Amino acid sequence: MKNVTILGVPMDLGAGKRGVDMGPSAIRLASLVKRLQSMGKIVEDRGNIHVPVGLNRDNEAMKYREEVLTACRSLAEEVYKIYQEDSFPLILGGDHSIAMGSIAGLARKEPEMGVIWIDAHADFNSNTTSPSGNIHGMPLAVSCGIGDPEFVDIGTPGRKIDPKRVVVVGARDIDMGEVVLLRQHGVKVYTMEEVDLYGIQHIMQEAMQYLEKNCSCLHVSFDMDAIDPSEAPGTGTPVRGGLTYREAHFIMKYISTYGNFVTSLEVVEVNPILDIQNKTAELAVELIESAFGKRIMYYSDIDELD
Ligand code: 5AB
Ligand code: MN
Ligand code: MN
Ligand code: MN
Repeated sequence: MKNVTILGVPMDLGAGKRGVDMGPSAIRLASLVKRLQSMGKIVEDRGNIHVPVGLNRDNEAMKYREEVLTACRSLAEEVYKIYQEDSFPLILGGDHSIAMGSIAGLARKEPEMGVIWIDAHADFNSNTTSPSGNIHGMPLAVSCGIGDPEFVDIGTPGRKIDPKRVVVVGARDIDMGEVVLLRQHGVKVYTMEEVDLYGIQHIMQEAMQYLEKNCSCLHVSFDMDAIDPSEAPGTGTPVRGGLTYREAHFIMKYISTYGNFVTSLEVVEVNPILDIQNKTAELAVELIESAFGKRIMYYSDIDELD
């Protein structure tokens, strides 16, 4: 069992709404470290990455481009270090733009890694297709080598993941430009319609089998807006019709059964300003526990007896 190293990224410049930079504090406040320790994990909290203050919003196609680029470069460096120490990186966002940094750090050691992207959105816009200029709508495309070349080259030159090693789960708000790019690059996408049609168990089984067959290891990128806003109100781009509480836990619990194949996790888009009494941050911590194998919808005390 690997040790867990926590890294916070207080970034909100990639999002359209401010405040998601307080996500790491809110998640820590929900007793993340203590709760992982009581599961028997050895945990180190390495604090937060430095994120520059947003002074330069001039680039309409990529708002706060320089600041986001700088932060993602240092995140890539830090994540790579954690990986080198053979610890499990647990990255706390922050808006989803930080995934470009996480993935760049991870891919430096694992070029054949896969990514499961759990999100209401596909985050597959390029700087030319984005309707908003908000960089948190671009990180998956950038990681697949699409978009601003300086972003594509974070950490190491060129694309970090093969789009055929990517699966998106929970999508229900994809822009037309993204649809074109996703199809063109062969990204596997399970929308909420598929969740309704086949059930989350079937989808996770198919998704994980596909990833295990095609990838050397797996990074889990969990955007809290994948969950229905009734359960996760503290997110900046909420979309109705999301994952239920139980489906979200099922996803994480199912992923945990793949053991060492899963090598990193990030949880993003917790915005305490929009939250109700830290509900979304508490849920984030619960889901992290599930991702490490905790069973909550079960007689856990009986489990401990045998
Ligand atoms: B999130 C939108 N597609 O590009 C865009 O929360 C929303 O990281 C992006 O998934 C949402 O601005 C980004 C309309
Ligand atoms: Mn996202
Ligand atoms: Mn999203
Ligand atoms: Mn969002």
